[in-house]
Amino acid sequence: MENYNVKTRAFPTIGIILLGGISDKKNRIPLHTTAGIAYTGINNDVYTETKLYVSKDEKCYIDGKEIDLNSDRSPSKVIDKFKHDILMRVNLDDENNLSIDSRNFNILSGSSDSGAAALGECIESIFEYNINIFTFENDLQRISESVGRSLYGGLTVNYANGRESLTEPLLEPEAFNNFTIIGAHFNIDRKPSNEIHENIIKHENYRERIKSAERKAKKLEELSRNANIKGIFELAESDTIEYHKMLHDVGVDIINDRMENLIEKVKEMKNNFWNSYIVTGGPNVFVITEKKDVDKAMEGLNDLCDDIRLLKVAGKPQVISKN
Ligand code: 3S4
Repeated sequence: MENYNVKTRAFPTIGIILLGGISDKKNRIPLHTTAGIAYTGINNDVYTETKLYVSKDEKCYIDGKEIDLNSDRSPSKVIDKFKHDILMRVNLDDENNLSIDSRNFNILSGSSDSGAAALGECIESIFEYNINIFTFENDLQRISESVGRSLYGGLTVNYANGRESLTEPLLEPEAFNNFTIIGAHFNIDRKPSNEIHENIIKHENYRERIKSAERKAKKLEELSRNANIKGIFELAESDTIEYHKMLHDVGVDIINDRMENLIEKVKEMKNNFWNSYIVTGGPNVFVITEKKDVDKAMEGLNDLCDDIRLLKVAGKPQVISKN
């Protein structure tokens, strides 16, 4: 059992009703209801892979770099809570420790959700899925506030009010089979999500934002019941516009001139075929089209960004190996 380890894969996320504002930096409970999808590459090549293993000392590596176990959002807070029970289940005593090695592959943004969910899957699989999923999601939110999106995959809604938060699945990934997400990436440093969370709450209309997010969540439930995928992405685009206008008003500009230029092209292409776009917290514009229109869209967007990837909606985390 000395070399006991479990390896999992989880998928990053894109907000559909975007998250801005959290309870505090420790618990990171969203202040309002949000929604999102998990995504991967069309060849399933976008994911986080995490190994949880028994070790002499506790260590945490993200993309090969050792991270401070006491830093904000450190996974060690979650591991410490379950350490005794995990070691007991693999017949080891508390002299041992647990470590993590987590690697991100081809992720544009949303890697903290997949990182937290991949660790969650390691722990859940050791507990043979006999874990209180309600409190467990809150444990994982200490690493990433929107982890629920990656925990369930597909389209999910997270009902939250700054004290309580719970994610519910709305649609499986298969519901999105006729659509492709084009991830247009720009080579600039992203703004830390804490900068978004700390500033958007200062907006004079933030209370209205909370109500508008709730109304959108109700609408999203209805659109999901009717499998109205275009309607879902149109709602997402209108939320992107509301969110980034508010962020701009409080001095946090995510959308720069080049991104704006690409968005103008997306709008122009609407005259020829249906599309929609989303911007989350990173330097990307996610453009959604029907599969039949992808080539036309790529032709229009290719030269307007630094990198472009074809993506699709992904499912929930998976166990890759257990030794
Ligand atoms: C800021 O958990 P990103 C945000 O709802 C996530 O997707 C917050 O985007 C907004 O940091 C969102 O994952 O890009």
